[in-house]
Amino acid sequence: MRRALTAVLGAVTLLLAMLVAGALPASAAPTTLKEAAAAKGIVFGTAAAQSHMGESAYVNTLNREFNQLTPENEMKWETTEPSRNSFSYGAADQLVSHARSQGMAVRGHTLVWHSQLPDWVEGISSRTELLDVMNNHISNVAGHFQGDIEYWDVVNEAFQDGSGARRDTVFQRVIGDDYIEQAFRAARQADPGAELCYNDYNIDGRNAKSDAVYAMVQDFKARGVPIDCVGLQAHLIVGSLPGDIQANIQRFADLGVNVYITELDIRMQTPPDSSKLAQQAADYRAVTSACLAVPRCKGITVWGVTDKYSWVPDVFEGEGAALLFDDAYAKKPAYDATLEALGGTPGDGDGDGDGDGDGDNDGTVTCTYTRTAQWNNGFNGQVTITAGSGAVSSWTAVLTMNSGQDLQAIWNGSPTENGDVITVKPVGWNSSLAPGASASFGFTVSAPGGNVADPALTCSTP
Ligand code: 9MR
Repeated sequence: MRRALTAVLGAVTLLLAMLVAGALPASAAPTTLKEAAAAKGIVFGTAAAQSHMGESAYVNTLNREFNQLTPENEMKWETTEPSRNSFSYGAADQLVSHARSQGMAVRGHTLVWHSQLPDWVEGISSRTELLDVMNNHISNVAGHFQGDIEYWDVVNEAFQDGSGARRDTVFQRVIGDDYIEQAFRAARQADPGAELCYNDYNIDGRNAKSDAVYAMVQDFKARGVPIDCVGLQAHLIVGSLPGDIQANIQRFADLGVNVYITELDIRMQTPPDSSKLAQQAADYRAVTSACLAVPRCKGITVWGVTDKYSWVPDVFEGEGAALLFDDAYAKKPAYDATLEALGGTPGDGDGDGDGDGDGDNDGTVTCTYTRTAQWNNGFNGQVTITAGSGAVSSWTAVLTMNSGQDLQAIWNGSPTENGDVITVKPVGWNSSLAPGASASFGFTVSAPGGNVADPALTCSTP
């Protein structure tokens, strides 16, 4: 009995000693962004859209990886107060209740912004009236969500690029310079528990615009205007990050406000390839490390769960692939780099590096089809299979031909035909793929009667 007790006490002492020394076994290293971030004392969030919440891969990724949510559009003025003094919160309420049920913090986005602003607000030309309207909007919206919001983006994008002058908006023109501080005062009154942030883009490094925001925050702090934080949106470009992000975060922190990276994405010319993905990984690592290096940098939010729904390709033609998960929800090299920078371990602890937990070294693949040649009664096609952020030991591509067509030849792939469905496996040397690497095979189809429609394509591992 005594000996058993001694043994138990010995084990407990050893465990305590390990905890104190930080010598946790390697398997305890976090394997998701939110766990790794929490261990560093920050949140890791994403923008999310209610319209995608019916998609299981979207929700699963959201719930697994993130502990903070920003409604991407649902709290904006045109949605919450589309006509004067008539408020609607349906989609935003659903997102907030999802976030709450998952223990996620919520960033309210955004109370006062010139964009996604209804016409009836644009039409107001009296200072008193617009101040009334703005304060009423803030007290209703922030009041409605009061208790559920950790941080509010109170005013968004109020400064111009380049000069750092105030942006010419209806609020600036009609109310004047003091509209920003009036908005912060109204927000504090409506939700005294939320951190109140000023949020903008192109203020990630030091430049005329971030200098102007800095001067405003300094002035607000000196005069007791209630501001608690600054949001650096960080809509960035692969390979061209400002070199002084950390110094910029630090100077805001030194004013006594918290700093958040609020809308991080790092876009590239599409399609992605392994060298662009590697540069993107380095860039995500740099932003994450810059935040972690400053104690008052309290959170990082990416602007979307998946490349599939990112705003980037809609606005910047030919650019995209800016986020941590690709169109098929596979982790990109940038995911692993971010997780590592947060002190986590990519993969799932099973040692195969593919993140799916089955120890099989069979990460995900995506595939593309290109028609490489065509003639009257036939065509050549090429399929390229690309590994996601995990290595792949083998892959399978399935082509479904149009009826009447016939596979005549195939190279660099090993086919099994079953009617119109052709299952293609690797030929050996092109079976295993490193993270981000590709393999291709080509084929010739005879298409009697000019029936040259392309086959359908799916692919999977192993
Ligand atoms: O991601 C948002 C996109 O779905 C909207 O169409 C767009 C409308 O302006 O707003 C996007 O989000 C913006 C955010 O609210 C403020 N900073 C810039 C973001 C990207 O445009």
